[in-house]
Amino acid sequence: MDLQDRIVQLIDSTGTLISDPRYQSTLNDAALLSLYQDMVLIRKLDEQATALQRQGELGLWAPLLGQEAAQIGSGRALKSQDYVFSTYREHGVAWCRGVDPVEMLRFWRGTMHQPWDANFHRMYGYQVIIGAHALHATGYAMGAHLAGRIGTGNPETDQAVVAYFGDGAMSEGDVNEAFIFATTYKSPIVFFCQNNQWAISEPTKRQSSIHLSERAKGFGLPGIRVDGNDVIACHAVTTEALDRARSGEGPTLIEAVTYRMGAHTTSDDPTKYRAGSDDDFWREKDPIDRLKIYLHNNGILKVEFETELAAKADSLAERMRVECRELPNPDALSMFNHVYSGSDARIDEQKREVEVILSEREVH
Ligand SMILES: Cc1ncc(C[n+]2csc(CCOP(=O)(O)OP(=O)(O)O)c2C)c(N)n1
Repeated sequence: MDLQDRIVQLIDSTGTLISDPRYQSTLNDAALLSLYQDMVLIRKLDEQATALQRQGELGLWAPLLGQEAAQIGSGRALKSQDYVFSTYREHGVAWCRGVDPVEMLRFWRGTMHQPWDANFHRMYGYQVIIGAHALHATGYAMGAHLAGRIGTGNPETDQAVVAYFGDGAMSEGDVNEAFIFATTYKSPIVFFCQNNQWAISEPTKRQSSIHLSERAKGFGLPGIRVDGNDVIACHAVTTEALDRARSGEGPTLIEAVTYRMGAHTTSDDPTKYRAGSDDDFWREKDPIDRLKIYLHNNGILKVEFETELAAKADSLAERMRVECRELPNPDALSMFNHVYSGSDARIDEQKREVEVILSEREVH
């Protein structure tokens, strides 16, 4: 097996640090505590959003349970000038981009197609069409390249792009085309695949006879396989791949090996297609537990910190419960606003028709 194909792991499931000749973590105790805090808070966010869906307040939710390390480790490696394109499950990455959890809920409550200000957060909204955004991200990265926003050596402005997607998306034409464009044009992009073992009810092993990261070789880009439940390793490999992209060395594919511990979405019942023993196997590899053990054993995690964090998590959940119910319904006419960037005669006509219908309703 090629060295590149070996999985990168810097902390194992017993909370023991592992040395790897290729990657040294630069994270100090405070940074590790902060990663731990983020993972605990997004797990709470996820749990609360799932509960809100069960209470009928959201139409749907796609849980991230089990994928906290992959999302926080990679998300925290981003710089503010970088740009993210993601699927519907990257709530943890959105958190790292400073998106408020209530803003995330607007999409799932059906009150807004674009849940947050993409330009401000430098992260486009949730993409539901599997793999489509890999091409959008690659196009954006090609633009950044053409605009001279890479390879200048300025750490404040050199820019990278990340496309997040799942193992199922690796079978989509769009993703494979994105690999071709990105390698041909040496675009500043990191393809971050969270291999959570399942594309709804389709297991990864039925979609690929080799590790997904090994596919990179055929396209001519580096493929890194990382323990996706290891937040330290996810941070390290993403940091390196982003540096490569920003400095003009081209794209990287990262396969973060993880497990979706919950349902695909709140409309799914995973007990119909997978064994409980799989859940037990992966529960032992929980991404939060291993960092907690390490921090605790090394005297970094204090009781007061834990108590304050639990209170922060509770108040976040409380705020989500209250503010979700207060989210305003959109103005009906706003649906015409974002169809085209300029005006369009047919859209304008439809808008006028709806205005008439609305005004008649007001009269009666
Ligand atoms: C182009 C397209 N085909 C099919 C679907 C239906 N669909 C929704 S989620 C999903 C599975 C995606 O699996 P994966 O890429 O592994 O991501 P995960 O949901 O596991 O994070 C499919 C097939 C879709 N949304 N878009």
